[in-house]
Amino acid sequence: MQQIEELKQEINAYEADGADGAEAFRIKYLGTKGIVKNIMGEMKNVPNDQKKAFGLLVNEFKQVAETKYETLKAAAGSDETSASNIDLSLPGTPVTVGSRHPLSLVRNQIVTIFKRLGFAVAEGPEIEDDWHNFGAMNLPEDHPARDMQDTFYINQNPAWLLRTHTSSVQARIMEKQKPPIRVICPGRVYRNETISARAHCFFHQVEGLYVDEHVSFADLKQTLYFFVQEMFGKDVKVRFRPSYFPFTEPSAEMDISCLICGGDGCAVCKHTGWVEILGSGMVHPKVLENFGIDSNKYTGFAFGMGVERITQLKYQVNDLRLYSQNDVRFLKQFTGAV
Ligand code: 2U9
Repeated sequence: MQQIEELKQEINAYEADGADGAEAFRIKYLGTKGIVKNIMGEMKNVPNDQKKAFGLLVNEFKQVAETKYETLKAAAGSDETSASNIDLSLPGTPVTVGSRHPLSLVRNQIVTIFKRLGFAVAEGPEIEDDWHNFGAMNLPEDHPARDMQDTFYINQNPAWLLRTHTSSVQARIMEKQKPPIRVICPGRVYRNETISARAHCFFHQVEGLYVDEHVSFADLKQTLYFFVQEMFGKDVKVRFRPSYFPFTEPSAEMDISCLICGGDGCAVCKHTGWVEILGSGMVHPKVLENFGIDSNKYTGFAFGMGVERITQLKYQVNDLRLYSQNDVRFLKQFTGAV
């Protein structure tokens, strides 16, 4: 008992330096081979009539040691990073900053431009039925795009397929909504293609649709002209070439003057001075009628563009596979772009 009293005083007077000192105290007094355990082991040598008093004393002693240890630990800081042992002059640990995917960047730019013109943004399912993807779009039963060679059908239920364009989203809008309709539909589409630098089994589109009274081909031209000027700069020139799509009549493809050579002719524009960027046209009356929209009262224009194509022109990406290989050497070139 005398010894315990002395040890208590020793503990009260104990001074420790930092976390190491606190740990040394713990080992000395509270460790498995420490003084507290040692004294507890003495219980067997204590006469029976004094065991109770001895027990109380030992417990109190243990508490004194534990309290002291907590105090020493708190004073040292709870772990290794106490303010005293951080060297504030060292450079910080670098945090690798991610970047937006180039396709997301360009899709956002396209969407922002059309939103300013009053277009709403809509999304829809990637697994579609034949009607929304083909039938409603005026693609006949025997159209080659419906072929297994061109379209991915779902094995378990061939009535379902992976959408080949985002027109199916506009179809779903027209089902629910009366004109005026002014919407753009960004999204991923799938085609059964052999993967190469110039083709992939999936890519991304932004399609647009504007249906109202008195919508004309002039509206189409001005809208798309405004879009390319915002996207590529005021100096860009455009030209429309007649084309054919089952869902538009008349149809036109739009070219812009080559951004690389300014129209003089280079490898990118195959020495024509022009590069194709999108397809467009006046919505086919049959497509409007498919949704109960009176084609005598309403007209509309539609367009579609590949986001990969626009990104290729904007950032000179020359291999489609780069977009989905997740190679950080490619992706980190877009750090900081917004
Ligand atoms: C509705 C009616 C008509 C959307 C259109 C195009 C022309 C077109 C291609 C561009 C490159 C697809 O990504 S691409 O391969 N698209 O040329 N798309 S008009 O026409 C519609 C859409 C919806 C209801």
